[in-house]
Amino acid sequence: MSSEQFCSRVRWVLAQASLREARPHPAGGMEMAKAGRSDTAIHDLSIQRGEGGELHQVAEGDTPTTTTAFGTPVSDDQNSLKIGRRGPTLMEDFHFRDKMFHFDHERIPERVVHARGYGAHGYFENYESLADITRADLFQRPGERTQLFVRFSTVVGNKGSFDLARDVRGFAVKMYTKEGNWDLVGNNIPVFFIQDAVRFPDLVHSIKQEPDRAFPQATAAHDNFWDFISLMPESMHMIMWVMSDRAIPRSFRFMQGFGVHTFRFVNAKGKSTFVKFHWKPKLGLQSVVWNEAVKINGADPDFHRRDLWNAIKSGNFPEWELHVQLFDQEFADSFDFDVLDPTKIIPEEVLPTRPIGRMVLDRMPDNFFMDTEQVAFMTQNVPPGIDFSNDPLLQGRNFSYLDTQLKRLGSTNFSHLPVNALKCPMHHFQQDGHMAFRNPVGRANYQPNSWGEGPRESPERGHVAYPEDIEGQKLRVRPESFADHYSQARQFYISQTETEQNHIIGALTFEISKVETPAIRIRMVSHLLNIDEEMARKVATKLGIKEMPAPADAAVPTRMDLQPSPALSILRNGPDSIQGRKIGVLVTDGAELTLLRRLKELAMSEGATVEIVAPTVGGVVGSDGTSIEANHNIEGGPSVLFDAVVLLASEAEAAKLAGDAAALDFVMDAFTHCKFIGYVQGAMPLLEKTNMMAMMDEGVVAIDGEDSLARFLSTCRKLRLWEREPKTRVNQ
Ligand code: HDD
Repeated sequence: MSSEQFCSRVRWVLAQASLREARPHPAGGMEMAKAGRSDTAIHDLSIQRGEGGELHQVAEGDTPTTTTAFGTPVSDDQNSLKIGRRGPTLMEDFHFRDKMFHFDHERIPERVVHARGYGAHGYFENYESLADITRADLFQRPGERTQLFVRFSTVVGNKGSFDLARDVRGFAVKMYTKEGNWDLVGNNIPVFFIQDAVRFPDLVHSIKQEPDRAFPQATAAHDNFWDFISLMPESMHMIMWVMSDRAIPRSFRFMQGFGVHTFRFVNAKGKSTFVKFHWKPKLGLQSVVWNEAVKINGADPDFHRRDLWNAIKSGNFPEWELHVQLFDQEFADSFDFDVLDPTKIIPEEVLPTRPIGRMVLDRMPDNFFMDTEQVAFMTQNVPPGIDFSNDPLLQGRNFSYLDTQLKRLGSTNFSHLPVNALKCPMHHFQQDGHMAFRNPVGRANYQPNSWGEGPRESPERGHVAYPEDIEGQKLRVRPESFADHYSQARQFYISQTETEQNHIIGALTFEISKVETPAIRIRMVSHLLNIDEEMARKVATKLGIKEMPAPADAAVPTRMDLQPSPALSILRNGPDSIQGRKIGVLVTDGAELTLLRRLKELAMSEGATVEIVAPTVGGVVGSDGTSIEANHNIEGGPSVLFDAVVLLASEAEAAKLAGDAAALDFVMDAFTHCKFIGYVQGAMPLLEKTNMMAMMDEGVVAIDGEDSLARFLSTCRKLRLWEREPKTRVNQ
């Protein structure tokens, strides 16, 4: 073969390999169609899209020719243009320059907070007309659907951090209503750290990595954060939530969302009703334990992303109900706390929530960057019928979100991007700017004009700010009604089960133990004393603080008479179902695979999934000679990835696994994380090697046939056997 022939052969092989990788699998396309992909979004990023933006199936023999960004067909995408075979690359190589230029500019600034996120498309469906309380168009007609996009996020970590950081989760929903986009930019926690937006930069600076050393990342467990918090009594209610298991959710699908602030609904007659928004997951609430979270972050940093992707791609569309708490000025005036204070809730027992519709997520973006990265949420986006309250945090947010999008997305025209674009008509005279995809047409680009062109405002149709009577001096003050910082923090704590209280104590101990400055540790304990004395003493003991400090000065003494609110506990609101959960089965050669197949059927009938963990990912051969492939090998599929586990081993293989650290961890972690464990007799050598035998309980279920399998699955509906926890946590 001549060298010319050799080079062209290499080129051909490389080109074929890259094309094979680029080609979408035909089944992938069908799967998207099934998952309800709509063609409303026009993403013209990819050569696999037709002119109208539709997905283009690339069949064998129908491979499109690579082009430059300017459409010139490319003859060779593997070699740059040189002088001779070994000479320098030519400036003339426009294809190289075009390709490299675009690559060099791929990154945009990450969000200053909530950088790591994951989004999905879906819809909101009304239960009934709310015309009597709001004129918001989306709430007028029962059964009507409004398209939406949701982005879940962690707050502190950078884009590449891990999913199970102890952190607040963002829960931002953009609804494409017929009268403009409505962005409900909430969190999975109904209160916030601070009462006034002017403190937000300080809060965020304190919690992010420390500026001199650039660590620790994606965690609040460091001096700067606890220094700030210990000087910020208004944070104490939020701290109780963030130290609870709410901050380590099992999945986005199992967490609540909250609009946090008090908003207003305004009806067609101009009557205003205060409203607080709550998203409640259909599959119930569930979190993991801290020891599990730490291990999940190593085993699968994308645990929450993968969970949402798998659920939606397999047609198990996650669902939340939208609830509202509605109240008038008279209720607001009679309530113990100020409804404008974002560090306070209105307990559901005091003011029940009312379900008004449901949200279903049924489509993953075709491209992460196009939608999830470029989506721009702004609290200022409200349609007519929804209005702001004077909550000083909300008022400040209304500036910050618009401002930040320009920095991140680089042009005032970010509203032209498909994920941000309206799905309703729009008319205005805004024009030009970087990257304008469209401009008003015609002669007039101002109003009023004599040409009879263009839109005019409409006092009837337009958004009208609620004409609240307000008078007063200009003051930089905090109202006295915002002064009670400890009573609701205590109410949250006493509303938890003992297990949950122990987790809060554990979390506080862990976080504050990472603080190197003893004075900050002690200052934190002085705040805890205002919340619950026993909790404060337990934390102090675990931190090795010898002498209890005096309680922190409080502007208002803690109200001890606030009743517990059971709605605040995760465990009291468990689902009693394994729907949406995952069972991991550790299988070996020689195991009874008929049991495994039956387990899969039964689990599926309850809406759960089963994944197989085996010594090799190639799978195992069962006692009946049939074989089955595995999803993970043991090292790659630790039990922290599952909600319950089953040990399906033959005795000979179990004896071998008893010498395998990963297999022993699989069992022991499941046990210490209070998970239900099913086992067949053959697995005994593995169990015996752990130190579980002395602690066996009703959560470890022997399986020897169909009946016991069904019994095991119904036990799993409790999700965890929390009664086991005190036995396994020596330090509790
Ligand atoms: Fe914020 C992002 C939620 C207070 C300023 N925030 C952001 C996101 C969520 C929240 C979910 C991510 C949106 C997305 O997925 O793109 N933020 C909240 C909640 C708050 C809150 C529930 C209190 C109730 N935020 C808050 C304050 C300020 C900001 C007080 C500033 C005055 N938030 C921002 C921001 C971000 C943001 C800097 C960063 C990226 C972005 O906006 O788009 O503007």
